[in-house]
Amino acid sequence: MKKLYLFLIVLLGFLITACATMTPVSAQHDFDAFLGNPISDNEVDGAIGSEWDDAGNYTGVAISPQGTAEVWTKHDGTYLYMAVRFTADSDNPWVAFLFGGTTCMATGADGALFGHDSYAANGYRDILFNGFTSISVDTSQDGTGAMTIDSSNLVTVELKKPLSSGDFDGKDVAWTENSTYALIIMWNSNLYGASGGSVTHSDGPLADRTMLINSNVIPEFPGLMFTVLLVATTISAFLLRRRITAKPMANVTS
Ligand SMILES: [Ca+2]
Ligand SMILES: [Ca+2]
Repeated sequence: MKKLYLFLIVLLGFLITACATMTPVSAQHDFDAFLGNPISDNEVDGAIGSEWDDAGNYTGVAISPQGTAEVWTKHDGTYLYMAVRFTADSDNPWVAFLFGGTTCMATGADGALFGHDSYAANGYRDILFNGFTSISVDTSQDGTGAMTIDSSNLVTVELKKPLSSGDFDGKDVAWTENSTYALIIMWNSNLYGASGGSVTHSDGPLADRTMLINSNVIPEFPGLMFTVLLVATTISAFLLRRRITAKPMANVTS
């Protein structure tokens, strides 16, 4: 019995130490695109479902030029997956991701465009940025995207994009695991392919972000540790209770 107690104490000590020394996952970058399960094209529908359960999930993320969003990021070795959800100030905004750049509409940067009235009013286009006020839609459309907006102007965007499509003309990214890349999430609701709001994408501070293409799956240790800790504590309490209730009898017989 003593050996069992000793084992439980050592186990508890290990678990507490492991939990206490666990460092934040995103210490050096804003987003982890964790290795996860593929998302089928028909799940890229502008609705967040269980397909995002194994993704990095971030709330209160500042987006350009204003507001905050909830963001999901993961990859499957072939595709990068990103989802963004935020509340706009109109029912006809557009949303864009700029990949591999840190300035607004950086010349030669790859991009994803959703809901722009001039290109795809309710859909996705694989684009490249050509500098101030100028974009081009890629001849080769790689990946899949979707955008929805509800009656409260809650915008949801989902993107499935090749990590490396090989489309040089479209300036598509060639991203690899264990590297960190820059990106910008922006939106617009006032003219320039949108309407009904007062937000112009270039008016306001740029919210530059960085994303690691993480070669690991999302860590599940905190939840697992907690469960093991709970079970170990329960067993300890049970055994201790048994020992206490058994002790008087032991005294009587001795
Ligand atoms: Ca979906
Ligand atoms: Ca492109």
